[in-house]
Amino acid sequence: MKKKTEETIFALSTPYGQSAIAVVRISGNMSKMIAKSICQINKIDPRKATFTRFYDKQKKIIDSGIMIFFNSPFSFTGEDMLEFQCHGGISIINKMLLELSLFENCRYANPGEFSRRAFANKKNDLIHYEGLANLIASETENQRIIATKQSFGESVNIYRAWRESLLESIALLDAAIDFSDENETFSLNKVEKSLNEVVKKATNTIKLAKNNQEILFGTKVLIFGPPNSGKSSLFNFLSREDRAITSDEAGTTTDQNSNVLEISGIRTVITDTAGLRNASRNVEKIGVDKTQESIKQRNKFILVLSPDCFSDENCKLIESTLKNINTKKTIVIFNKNDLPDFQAGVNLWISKIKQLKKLKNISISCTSDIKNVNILVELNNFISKNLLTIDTLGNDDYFFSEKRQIDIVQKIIVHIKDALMSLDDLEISVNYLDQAVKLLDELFGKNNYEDRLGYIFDRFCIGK
Ligand SMILES: Nc1nc2c(ncn2[C@@H]2O[C@H](COP(=O)(O)OP(=O)(O)OP(=O)(O)O)[C@@H](O)[C@H]2O)c(=O)[nH]1
Ligand SMILES: [Mg+2]
Repeated sequence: MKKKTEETIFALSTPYGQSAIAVVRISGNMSKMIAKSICQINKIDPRKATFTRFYDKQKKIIDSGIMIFFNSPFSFTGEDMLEFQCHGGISIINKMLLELSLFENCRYANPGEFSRRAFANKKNDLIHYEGLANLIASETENQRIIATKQSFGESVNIYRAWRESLLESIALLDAAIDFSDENETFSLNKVEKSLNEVVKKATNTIKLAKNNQEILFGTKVLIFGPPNSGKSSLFNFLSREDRAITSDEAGTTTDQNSNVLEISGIRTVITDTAGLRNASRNVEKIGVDKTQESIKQRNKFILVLSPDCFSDENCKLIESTLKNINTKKTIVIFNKNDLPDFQAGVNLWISKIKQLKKLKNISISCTSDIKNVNILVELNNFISKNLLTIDTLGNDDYFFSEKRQIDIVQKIIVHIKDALMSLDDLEISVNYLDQAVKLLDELFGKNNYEDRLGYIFDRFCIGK
């Protein structure tokens, strides 16, 4: 039986649907033969675009377009590769894919299989391909920047530098073990210093990586406040559509509503909640419990207050909630600034709840300003500046963002710290450092097992 990797794979690399051009990619050692057969030509010039006709097995014309053959190893996967650019009609795409499936040992590619083969052929390290998947999936500008740095950045330099430090420390400790009989006093200072330096850098990388995760996967923001303050109206205003029901009946929202928005380039998952109060209706009570639960889990908040919902009871509830959350990541929106006694109402809130003075706030009207794009932009800027700021974009040191990567770096830190703690028994210390090096290699895909690779590449799209 032939080995799996010897199979030639093909996939539609552009979206399935009507478009001007569709690109079909083929990778594997059948590529050249397929090019000759489908294009009915004998001589194939590698890496040159050739305008040609495409034929089926009965030599009937399917379409015309561009064919490019990439000879191994000068291709994305490192194997022989072929690219057909045909017209983007669904029947043409179907016919091209059907014709390819008729070749022996040629099959439709699995998600991420092209990248996986490229990785297997050592075209690049694992971090590069993870970045590439994020790049393709990126929707906002900040996501694109992060993914580009992850994919094309200097992460490999981090790898080399950390690896070198660890190996040097291992070598020094090995020498100390070997020469321990000779009564020479061996200074551990150098080893300690260099290991602490790696721990410091790795810890910083994790901090930055967590921010990157927020950029890539979205920052979660919870809207909360007393009933009727206009939380759902704000949610609709930010969403630019009437998604949540609003009404002057207190306790309108019971179930939570979430929407993914781009606020000043940051992917933000915003959630509207049931207003906080001692609800009597059962459904509303469940809704309020849910709000309380979410407040415990989240760490970024928009508190919506309005003058007409001021009451001693509401004050107490908001005050106690503010005591239990991270107020550094809480902003206040004083809503309904169209009401005549607005400012007096705001002053009342601020005089009763001391914490409010410390929080950044903005005044708006979710009903009068609903069509005012300038106010929406101002509101978005306020939210992004005071709640979403993620200070990493100018920083060139960060490159990790995947959970897999963060988990491994965290383990590396633990092993190095263990090594530092065990310096009174050098062999144990070396053992920990060996494990740290192994993990570092795993991070860059140097010793990944097949099943783990499957897990990583499976989330790529087909044709990549
Ligand atoms: N005058 C005025 N009324 C507003 C404004 N924003 C919302 N409202 C009204 O206030 C009432 C309550 O608004 P909602 O958005 O349903 O309030 P909520 O905080 O989601 O209320 P619950 O879901 O019950 O907790 C509705 O009648 C809205 O039309 C505003 O800026 N000005
Ligand atoms: Mg509501």
